[in-house]
Amino acid sequence: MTRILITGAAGQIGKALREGFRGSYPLLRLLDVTPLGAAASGEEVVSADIRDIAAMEGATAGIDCVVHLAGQSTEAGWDKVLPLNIEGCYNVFEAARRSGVKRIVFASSNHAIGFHRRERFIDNAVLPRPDTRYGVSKVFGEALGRLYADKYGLSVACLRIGSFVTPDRPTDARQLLTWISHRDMVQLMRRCIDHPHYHFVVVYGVSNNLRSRWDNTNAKFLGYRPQDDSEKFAAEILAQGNKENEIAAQFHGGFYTPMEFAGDPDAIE
Ligand code: 15L
Repeated sequence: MTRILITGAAGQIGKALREGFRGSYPLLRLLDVTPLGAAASGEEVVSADIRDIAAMEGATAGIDCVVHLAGQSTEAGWDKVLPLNIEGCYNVFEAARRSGVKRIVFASSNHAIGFHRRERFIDNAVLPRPDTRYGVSKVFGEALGRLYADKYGLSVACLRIGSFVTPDRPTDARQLLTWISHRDMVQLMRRCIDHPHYHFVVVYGVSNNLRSRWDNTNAKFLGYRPQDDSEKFAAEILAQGNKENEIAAQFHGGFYTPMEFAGDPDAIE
């Protein structure tokens, strides 16, 4: 994989990858609707919207691997989730297929499995259990990835990203479980891009946190060896006494789970 396209390159993760990948690939094409500044050597900068499939066909031309980060990155109304994370996501996969792209690395989220109980240590094979409309859109993206791998032969990795924070440190008690440092994110993405062969894989985007509740054994074959552990921030964070909401604390998705909540927590086994 030598020609890489990053959608959503102006976002927080996009910026970290742009910096971390500098000089690593012969072509790094950066795409966003937000200005990306001048292209450095080996970079191309594209202003395009994932809602425009023709523009995405142009942007994916000649590309080996797409890292798809663009879209709505938090919970939002359906008016945003539908065009950006459902239709926009489809446009990226479909444009990539039409352009003969070999691999897609999709930025999924822990909110695809957010309503699993936190007391349960879960792996990549658990059933989807989205905690929001945003979480549903990430389940959709993973399903699309599975379809494009099985039906069209693309190689697809879905990263259920935990908490990627700027500045680069966990900021609350839940992030002691879910944090992924910038350098671990760059390493994981790089492993997903560079690995010689996989068909379809789901992994957690998380650092080597002592308190993690995700079994990421499945990421080992990629050669992912996270270097950071949120534990070094634990004493300081816990001393702040920041308590999670009573519902949030029960589930992997944390603060997304009490949003609009009108259910019965005890019914969520
Ligand atoms: C995500 O998927 C979001 O993009 C981010 O804003 C955080 O909410 C993160 O998950 C998290 O769970 O901490």
